[in-house]
Amino acid sequence: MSQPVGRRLFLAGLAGGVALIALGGRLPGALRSWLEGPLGELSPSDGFHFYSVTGSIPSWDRAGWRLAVDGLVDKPLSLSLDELTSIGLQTVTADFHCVSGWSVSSVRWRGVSLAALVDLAAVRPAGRALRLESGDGAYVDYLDLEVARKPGVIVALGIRDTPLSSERGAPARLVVPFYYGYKGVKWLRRITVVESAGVGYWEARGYDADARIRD
Ligand SMILES: Nc1nc2c(c(=O)[nH]1)N[C@H]1C(S)=C(S)[C@@H](COP(=O)(O)O)O[C@H]1N2
Ligand SMILES: [Mo]
Repeated sequence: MSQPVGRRLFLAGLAGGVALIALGGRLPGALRSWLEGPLGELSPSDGFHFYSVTGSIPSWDRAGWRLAVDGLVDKPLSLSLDELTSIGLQTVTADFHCVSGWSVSSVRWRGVSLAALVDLAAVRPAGRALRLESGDGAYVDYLDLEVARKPGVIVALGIRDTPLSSERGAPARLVVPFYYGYKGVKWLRRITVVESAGVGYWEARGYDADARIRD
């Protein structure tokens, strides 16, 4: 119950110009963090802030979990964690940047090449983009296939030599090392090959469709 009150107060502050003065140049970032809430607190151990637009973490179990690859493919896949792992793991190290203004440097992810994954499913010629869906059903994003096939784009299962924690997106999370964090769908459960990229969760709420990290 305290959250809505906090938000109302925040808006009241904005309306009064108080927040504008107090936050100065950091306002856009602060506004974005507030939007990205409701749980933006810093995870003490690893430098990340925990984000979930639903405010919760989807539950899963190792025996029943599957990653689906479907849509415009000749061989739809439904992969267990072991099957996914057996495709082969690679390490990708990159700085992580959230548009709201926080970063984590040199994050070492371990996961499966997205290119290898879609190749296994045999994409049909009409397939030009991927729809990536989170286990919460609410967070969805898109990647052009051309981008999805770039080196370093992985379905990550691990971070810094340990399996992903629930907060970081267990068991699988998209990592696009040259894009802002909002492209990295956590709790990834379904990849659908589609004709063209749709509008992602944050893009529908004002984020740039071009998610390339700017410096
Ligand atoms: N399912 C889901 N994935 C998500 C989000 C989310 O709210 N839900 N937030 C995105 C945003 S804006 C960022 S910056 C990162 C944050 O990752 P973290 O929660 O591991 O710090 O997750 C991205 N993936
Ligand atoms: Mo973000």
